[in-house]
Amino acid sequence: MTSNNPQTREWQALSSDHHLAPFSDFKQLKEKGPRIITHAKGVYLWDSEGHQILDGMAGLWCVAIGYGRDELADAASKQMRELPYYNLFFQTAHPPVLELAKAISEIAPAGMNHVFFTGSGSEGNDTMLRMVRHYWAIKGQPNKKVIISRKNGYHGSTVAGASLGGMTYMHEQGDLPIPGIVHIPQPYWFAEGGDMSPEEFGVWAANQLEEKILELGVDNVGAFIAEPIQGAGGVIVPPDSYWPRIKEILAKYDILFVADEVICGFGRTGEWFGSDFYGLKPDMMTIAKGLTSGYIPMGGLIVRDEVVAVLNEGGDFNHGFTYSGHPVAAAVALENIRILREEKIIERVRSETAPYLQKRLRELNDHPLVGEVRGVGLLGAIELVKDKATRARYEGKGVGMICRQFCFDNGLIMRAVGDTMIIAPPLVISKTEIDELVAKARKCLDLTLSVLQG
Ligand code: PXG
Repeated sequence: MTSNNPQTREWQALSSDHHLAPFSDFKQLKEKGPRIITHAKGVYLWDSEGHQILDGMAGLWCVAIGYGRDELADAASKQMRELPYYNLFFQTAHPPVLELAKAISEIAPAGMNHVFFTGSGSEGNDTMLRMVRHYWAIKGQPNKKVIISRKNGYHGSTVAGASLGGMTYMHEQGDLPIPGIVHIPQPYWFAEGGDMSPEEFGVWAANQLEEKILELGVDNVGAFIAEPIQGAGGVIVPPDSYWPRIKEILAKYDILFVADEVICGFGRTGEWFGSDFYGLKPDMMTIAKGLTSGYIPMGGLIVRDEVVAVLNEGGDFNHGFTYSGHPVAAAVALENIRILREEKIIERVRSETAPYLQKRLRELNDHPLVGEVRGVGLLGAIELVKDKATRARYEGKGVGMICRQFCFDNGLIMRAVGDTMIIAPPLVISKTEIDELVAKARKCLDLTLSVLQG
């Protein structure tokens, strides 16, 4: 990034000399230099060059209540002065974690009243894997170890998280997945549906779960994990036929169902959880991100009462983290949930801003580059194609990355997953800000098209 500000160059030099950034090509970043984000308010970020940028991704899908809420800073400061740290090992606890566990059980689906806290979503899924296997061992079925997951799902970046995820480019680095995790096809009609209708394809994709259970033998399968809507995979909203068929299959076989709610949880779909949106009945739900609006790291696993009843008979669960239920993170999460509830932010998403965003986004369907616009709640995806009818891509042109760069340069953060542009703005985005987002998106689609035509 070229800079007018000497301080930007200083920071970029620090990055080059000392920092290794996640999910980055280290050498390329060294040469290019990162964009330095210095402050933020509401749905806007500012970089060190003074550019104001509309954050269409809520950070990394997490800043639900928007940037700059003093109440969260005050909650952290108060808790740091009172009790900055204590652990939950060795039969101790502290008020913020207990109050937070209660608040979460009030908003979680019925019958899900216990929470195991972690420092991140990845740790939540590591916890899930160990808890699922522990659960079946207690029930006298220790062979029920295999976790079925989905190709192109995202469940984190720890060894278990990346193994549960279905990202092949992650598996390739580090000899993953670890044993006992298998992947079935994803319900991504636009890319993989072929000649099937979306509804036919949804049933086909769901049936892959049953086929896999039968292939492995139900006595060897511990759980199925899935995001209600795949986020990092490209905001993949399954066809309407998918979840009802999965529910039928789950009802038929004695396996646990884990909803990874790290992105869908805390209001993204206009309901508290993606499971509420689709009427799912998970045994466990992984949470993170929106739990604290990203102001401080925290994740967890919400567990159904019947599962807890079995775990209660199993002696020690030999698992936990130094920062499980960290008091400062818990105090921030509690304040975040208070704001979500008292300001009726999720109700507003459901009744007002989600329908508006979805309507405005779909206007982009008339653009020559756009093959499909889809979305639910405040999640959206725009598929970039060469041919609308056949859904053929511009192969090898990196169209998504071209569009992403135009977005950055024109004051909008919109991510690219291959040639799929995705958005997930803060839940507090207003209609006027949605208008700005859609106008900027259209402008960047035009600029991208002109590069392809030039
Ligand atoms: N599950 C889901 C569904 C996620 O989206 C995790 C688990 C892991 O959470 P932690 O807190 O360990 O990161 C995630 C995280 C991307 C991107 O490129 C998405 C995530 C993380 C990093 C990058 O969209 N999601």
